[in-house]
Amino acid sequence: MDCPDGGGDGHGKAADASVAGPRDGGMNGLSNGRVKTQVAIIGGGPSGLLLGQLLSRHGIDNVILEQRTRAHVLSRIRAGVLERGLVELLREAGVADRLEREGIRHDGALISFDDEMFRVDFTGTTGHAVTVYGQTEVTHDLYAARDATGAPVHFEAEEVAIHGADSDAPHVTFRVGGAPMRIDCDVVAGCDGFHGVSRASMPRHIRRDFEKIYPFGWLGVLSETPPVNEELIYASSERGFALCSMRNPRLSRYYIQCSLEERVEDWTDDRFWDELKRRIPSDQADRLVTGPSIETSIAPLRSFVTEPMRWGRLFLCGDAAHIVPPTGAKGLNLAASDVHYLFEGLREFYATGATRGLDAYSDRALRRVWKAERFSWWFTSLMHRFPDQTGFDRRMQRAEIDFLRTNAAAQTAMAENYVGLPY
Ligand code: RFL
Ligand code: PHB
Repeated sequence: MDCPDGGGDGHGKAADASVAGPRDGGMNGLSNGRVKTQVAIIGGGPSGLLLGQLLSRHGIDNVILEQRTRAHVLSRIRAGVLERGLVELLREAGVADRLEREGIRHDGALISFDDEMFRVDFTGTTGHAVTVYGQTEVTHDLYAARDATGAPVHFEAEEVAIHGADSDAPHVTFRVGGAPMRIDCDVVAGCDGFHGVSRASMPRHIRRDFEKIYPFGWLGVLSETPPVNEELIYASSERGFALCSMRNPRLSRYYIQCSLEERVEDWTDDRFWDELKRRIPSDQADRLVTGPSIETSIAPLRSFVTEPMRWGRLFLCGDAAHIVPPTGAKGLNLAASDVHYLFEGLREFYATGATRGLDAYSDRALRRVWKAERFSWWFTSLMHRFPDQTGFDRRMQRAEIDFLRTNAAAQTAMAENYVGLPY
């Protein structure tokens, strides 16, 4: 397999590992905890599960290794906004029935700056909407589909290690309950998130990381209260950013920008609601229904990309390769476009033996990743208070918001990015 993924900016070149040819389908359980499959997927989060489901539906054998328990994976409260590309991919994977019934179509979103609020019309400007449906629900649906196919997932996989990614016969070793296991495969899909082993398995000299750490985080609260507005509100105020989101008509998700020193224990529900009300327009604050939080967490904000997203037969997908600040709601959606490109490459490879799609994977994925990175960085920079921000900087934010509020072309550009650029 020719590898076109030279590390960006002249930082070395990925090893060339040619694929001799697709392995026969059908997983073979061998003796002594040794198993053979076509694609070993590291990580049982949304990227790994979606890739596994698409592969299984096309008769391509795969095994998923997940470090945590299923209950733990399903307890994470994360994304809530799905682009049409992800919705279409979930349909293609045969897991969109509940999403079609319960997902909420959003044709626009509200943006406020101090007490002034306006709407960006997604459907009117781009012809497309987004769907509000929790990542937890997507993951739940994907696990249910995995159960139905009977394809294996090894939970609580420890000491996961990738071997021979730059050869034509990679394998993955791990332990479950102390017992050593080995999977021989054609390809390894690194879907193990930002802290996983896959990216770290790529030699430093072939990979280049690009990173921006923001000097704040988001404090998020989930509460069984009706959402304050039927659309999302992205709010910039003198006291910092706030976001009013939702999961369904009875479940709200709210975030406020916080300093990196904040601790969840210091935020009582009353303190959170009081702060949120001070950051959103007063007419919205007046109608906010408050109640006990059922989950509270703090997430730091970061932009991160590693290049290339492939080394030999190891392909990185989703948060394993890139992170965006959540302001543009792009993380899960980018994971989905990676899965789409990788799945297309693998499908071609197993159907014809051609490696064109796999060879193009990193470049195709990165082109879309960087555009989403730019949008997330822009929206984050526009809406947050920065510790060293001057009066001039705040006026610049206000002027840009004012331009967005009054300029149709600016609104269309924002909406096109928000609903998701084409794959
Ligand atoms: P995940 O979800 O981190 O899953 C990786 C899985 O790999 C496992 N793992 C390992 N397994 C085996 N061996 C190892 N050595 C392993 N190391 C790790 C982990 O246990 C885990 O199960 O990555 P994936 O699948 O790439 O999915 C990415 C998304 O989860 C992420 O991008 C989004 O949640 C980001 N995000 C949002 N994205 C959106 O598109 N729209 C949103 O509205 C949105 N809101 C958000 C967000 C992320 C947030 N936080 C908390 C970071 C809001 C927040 C607050
Ligand atoms: C969410 O509902 O969790 C959510 C929505 C929009 C974002 C980020 C998070 O930009």
